Amino acid sequence: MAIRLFNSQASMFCEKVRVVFAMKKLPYDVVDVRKDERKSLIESTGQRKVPSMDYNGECVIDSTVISARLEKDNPANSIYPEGAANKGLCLALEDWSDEVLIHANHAIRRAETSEARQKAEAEWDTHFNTLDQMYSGKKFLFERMTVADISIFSQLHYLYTTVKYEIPAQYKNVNAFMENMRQTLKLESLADSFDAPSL
Ligand SMILES: N[C@@H](CCC(=O)N[C@@H](CS)C(=O)NCC(=O)O)C(=O)O
Repeated sequence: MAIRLFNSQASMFCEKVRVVFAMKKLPYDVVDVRKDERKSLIESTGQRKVPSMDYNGECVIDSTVISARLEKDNPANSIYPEGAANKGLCLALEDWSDEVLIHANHAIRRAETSEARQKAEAEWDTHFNTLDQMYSGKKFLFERMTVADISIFSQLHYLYTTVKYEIPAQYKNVNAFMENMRQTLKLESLADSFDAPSL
């Protein structure tokens, strides 16, 4: 029995899950879905989204579901904060990041005119403002790095790895958060995607 992660190196949701695997120090095999144009992914899971996981024969789809499942079976190095109230808030922030920040990433990635690009940057400005307040005086949102930080980082990191857009310097707390995450994940540069087997 083994764990296989259907992975795309460029996907922010796959990066989120790779960080969770590394926190848990869990070994897994990687299936690069780009190699066979998702053929083995579709055969194995019946759909085409990554991340998907073959978990000892069981199919688990979606970064949030995969993260929760890895946590349930491997509670050491928890990806959630202590206490029910903070855990609920953490799950809500994970969902906000996955569902709202992704929209801004799609908009900036797909912008083909200068108007579309300006609109996408303005959308990001709104989120940077929110995030700058969220990270005011904080290294992480809760008492340690949680899946909320990891989800937010994965979306922001995509700006560096794929979009090639740097977070404006005026957002000091967001930039400090990115630098803190770069160090925590031992990335040489924010242009590198995260791929370490453990943290
Ligand atoms: N909510 C899902 C989003 C997954 C997702 O959108 N994956 C994209 C890559 S970033 C994908 O595989 N898209 C291919 C497709 O929809 O055909 C998660 O958290 O895993």
